[in-house]
Amino acid sequence: MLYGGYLSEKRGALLSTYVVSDIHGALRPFTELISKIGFDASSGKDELYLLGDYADWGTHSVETVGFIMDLDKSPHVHCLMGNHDLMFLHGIEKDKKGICPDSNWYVANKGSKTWDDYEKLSKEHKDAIYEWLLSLAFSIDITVGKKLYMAAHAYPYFGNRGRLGRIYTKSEAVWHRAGIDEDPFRNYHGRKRYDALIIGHTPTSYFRYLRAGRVTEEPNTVFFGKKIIAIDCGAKAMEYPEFGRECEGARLAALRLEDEKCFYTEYKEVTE
Ligand SMILES: [Mn+2]
Repeated sequence: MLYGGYLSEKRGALLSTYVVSDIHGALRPFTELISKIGFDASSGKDELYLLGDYADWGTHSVETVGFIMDLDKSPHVHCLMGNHDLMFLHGIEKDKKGICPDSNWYVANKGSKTWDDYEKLSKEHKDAIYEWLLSLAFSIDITVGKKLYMAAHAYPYFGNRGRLGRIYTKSEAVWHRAGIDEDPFRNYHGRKRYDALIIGHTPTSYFRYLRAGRVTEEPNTVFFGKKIIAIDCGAKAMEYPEFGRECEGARLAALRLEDEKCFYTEYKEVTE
């Protein structure tokens, strides 16, 4: 970085492609990240891919979902489904039938705050969230230069295509915990040649621990495996000091695919 500051990070007229995942209600770190990378949906110069898990854990979950729904109106923003978004969607569907949301989501996956805030919304706003959640794709191909990536929350998804549709299911696409050096495309025998799968879902501290064989003290960083690029830097734990190192190392990351440069923001407590 030659001159310091964010402006020098802009790459002039070059197109930049950013991926971010697992925001989990960390609205302020997310808006800070957006300004740090200088992403402007209206400029048409950059593309932003969000790999799911917008809500739960963080205090500002429903606001985060609203903010991202607005962003997603741009053709340059691409939002995918995460397991938490699927749990939210199922919670809404159960509620429509008069059944309580699943306790696995509500309690174990910290969806209770999301649900409490969702319940306070107008019917119009609730319907808009429901429609948006339904619209989320489970994977997307991204071409950058000569490289072809697939982005998904957790594991590849090829649509409902015969044998592939039975191996690579929607459930695996949002829940599967990929192995550190796994080739997630080994059961895919189609014509495309993927260079890597970009995922969120599993905080990168886990991959780093597996590789190093010990817990490291540094903040979380984007993890580059053989065929996997993991970008969830554990933002979900930002507001949970009781989680110790998981909280201390928690960051929100944006990866720019053109040069594999990573950008990070952290949680700062704000007194109002
Ligand atoms: Mn997840």
